[in-house]
Amino acid sequence: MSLANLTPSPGFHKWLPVEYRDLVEHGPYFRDKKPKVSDMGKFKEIVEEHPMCAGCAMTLFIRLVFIGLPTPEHTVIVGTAGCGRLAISQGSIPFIYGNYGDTNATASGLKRGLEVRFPNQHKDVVVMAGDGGLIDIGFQHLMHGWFRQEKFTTILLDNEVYGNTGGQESGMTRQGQILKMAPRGKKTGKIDALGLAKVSKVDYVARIAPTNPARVARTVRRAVLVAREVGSSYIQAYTSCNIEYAIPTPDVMKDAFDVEKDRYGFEEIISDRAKEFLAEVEKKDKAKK
Ligand SMILES: Cc1ncc(C[n+]2csc(CCOP(=O)(O)OP(=O)(O)O)c2C)c(N)n1
Ligand code: SF4
Repeated sequence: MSLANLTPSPGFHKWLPVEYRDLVEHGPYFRDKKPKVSDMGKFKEIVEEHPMCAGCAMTLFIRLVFIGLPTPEHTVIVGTAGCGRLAISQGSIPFIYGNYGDTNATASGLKRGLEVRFPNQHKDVVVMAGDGGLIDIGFQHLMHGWFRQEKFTTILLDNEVYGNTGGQESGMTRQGQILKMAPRGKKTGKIDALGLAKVSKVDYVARIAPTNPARVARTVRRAVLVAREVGSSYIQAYTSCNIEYAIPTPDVMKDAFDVEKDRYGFEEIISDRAKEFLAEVEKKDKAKK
């Protein structure tokens, strides 16, 4: 969504809701200086309101993703059924609701189409979906997008459960975990999706928990820039489900720190060509400061 598209003609300005004017005047689009995570609360965020559970860490993560996008005005998000889309679809960024499982096929076609339609303007495509949507039902499209080195970013919102449908186990649920709809405990282990991304030669791979907001935004920026210029990128984020895992809301961040220590330590796996590219970009960023 570009600022030019959002900006009302002067005659309409005073009739628009204050939230809308706020988004035009204090949103993150085309600012000389892009708002940072440390500016949260001082600018209009891309997601204004959402119907996700109070205290859900997935929502926090989605807000940070929106802050990390290098050019939100030239980004399209592809999502699907699952909790995350409840917030993502409320953001003032174009959102495509793929069928459950086909997000990465949709994103492949979309990215190629955008390159043909806008040869002189980078358009970033970001898939953001749950572990059921990507690692179970959408697995084939996820893997083939990686094998073909499609230039878009996939962000896995890993709450280790099917949250939106009330607690079934997913491929990302840990072995032995008991859930409402897996009462006997999961028999097999958590799928090593990070390892699969690595052997598929994804150019930028990261595992992250939302314990360090600035790092989340920086990781998203890196992943999107690599997908823009080099090849596929993948972020696997721990975004707990406080409902299905019965985490009291005040303990959601404590849980994120515990899980980070246990199995979600920050890790980046970057190809040589992506490293070279990022070094160049970040050198220019530093010079601008
Ligand atoms: C083809 C298809 N199968 C099943 C469903 C039902 N469905 C909706 S959301 C969902 C589970 C979502 O789990 P996940 O992708 O892990 O996301 P979460 O809700 O945990 O964030 C399912 C099975 C659907 N919408 N479409
Ligand atoms: S069910 Fe879980 S993942 Fe979904 S919004 Fe609620 S806390 Fe978040």
